Amino acid sequence: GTRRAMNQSRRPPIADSSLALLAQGYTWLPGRRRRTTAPLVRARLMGQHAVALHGPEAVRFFYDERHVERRTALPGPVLSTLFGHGAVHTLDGRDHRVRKEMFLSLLTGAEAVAGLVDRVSLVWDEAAKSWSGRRIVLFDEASRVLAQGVCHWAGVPLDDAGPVARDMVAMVDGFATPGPRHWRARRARARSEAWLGQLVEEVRAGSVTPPAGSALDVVARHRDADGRALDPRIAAVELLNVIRPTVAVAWFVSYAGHALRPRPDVRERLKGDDLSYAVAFAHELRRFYPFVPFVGGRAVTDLEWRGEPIPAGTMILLDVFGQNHDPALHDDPYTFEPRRFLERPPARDELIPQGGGDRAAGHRCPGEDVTVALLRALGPRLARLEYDVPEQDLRIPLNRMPSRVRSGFVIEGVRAPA
Ligand code: MYR
Repeated sequence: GTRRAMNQSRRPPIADSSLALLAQGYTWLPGRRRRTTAPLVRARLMGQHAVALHGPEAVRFFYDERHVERRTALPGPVLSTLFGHGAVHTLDGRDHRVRKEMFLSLLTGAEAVAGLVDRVSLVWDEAAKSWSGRRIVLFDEASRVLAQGVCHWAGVPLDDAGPVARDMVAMVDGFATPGPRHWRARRARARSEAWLGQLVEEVRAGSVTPPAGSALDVVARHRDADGRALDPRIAAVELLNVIRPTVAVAWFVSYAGHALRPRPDVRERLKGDDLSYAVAFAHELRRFYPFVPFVGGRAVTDLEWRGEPIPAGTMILLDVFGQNHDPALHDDPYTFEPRRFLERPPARDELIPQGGGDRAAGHRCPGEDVTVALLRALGPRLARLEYDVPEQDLRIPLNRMPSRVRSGFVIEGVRAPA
């Protein structure tokens, strides 16, 4: 409101960068950073003054609630597609902590992680038998496996994982671009919220009884900081915030196919039982390949970063892709090399593909352990699968957000291990 309008008039005019962001995608912020000597990048995005920061110290600055809030930060089009209106991503302070606790209780801890990963692994092993001798698109198959696994684990009844997988993928795929992908994402969200909102009402009415402690059960019974149960639509939004990101691990599974193709050495090592190598492989996938370009919030008050003023209301972006490819943090950042994380496990605020800071106190992804564990389970499974990689478009365009292997990674002549 006024705060924003005021500081806009105080700022020097900077050409709006929304189009540059669309055209340059992941390389926009890192490119801007290389061309400036200032400790931050200044830009205008969607008509608003924005600054972009990166580096471990910036991560700590950004995830300090006294500095950055989320309440008004996420653009409407991103909420209408990716996260959902009223989602945990849009809360601050106590409201946020109480809602976030629900996600942490579901998604963290050895038991929770193993429950989800074992379920997905079973579905993968079944599906892999059906791939035998066929030509498949790894991205599509992985998204179905993940959708079926996570819904079963969450207590969400499902006849056919296909349409759910497609809707979850559409919501992620369409959040950052105008045009048909965006409208597909909005329709996918509307359909999914209606489906799960109805299901939550059935649970509350007693006509559906999910397993105790399942995500469906927990979300249906959750009480917010104000002591009230979630509106069924918000409950649907938060169930989707468990299901959709789990399905989105399909991006990394197809990236794993892409990574293994030119690297028989990595494949050989991944086939074995070396769990720490599989974890290092998971970290390197998350570091190397483009997924989250940056995350954003808004300055709560007048701030200063390394002598540069950041007026209250400024959009503050944390350059995730840039930080994950910063040669000051990762040697030879454009080489895919899982070994780097064997020698030195990632520091909390250095490797930030799913956000930084403390996940209980802040907005770091509560599903990060699940993601690493899923990739630790599926990476070796993919490595043990024998297949041919036909001629196809394996490019990963950095000007597409989110990017993906263009072909989805097609494999043929699949031979599942005995
Ligand atoms: C998910 O489905 O939640 C996982 C995919 C997350 C992609 C996250 C992209 C973050 C974009 C934030 C935009 C901030 C704009 C100010």
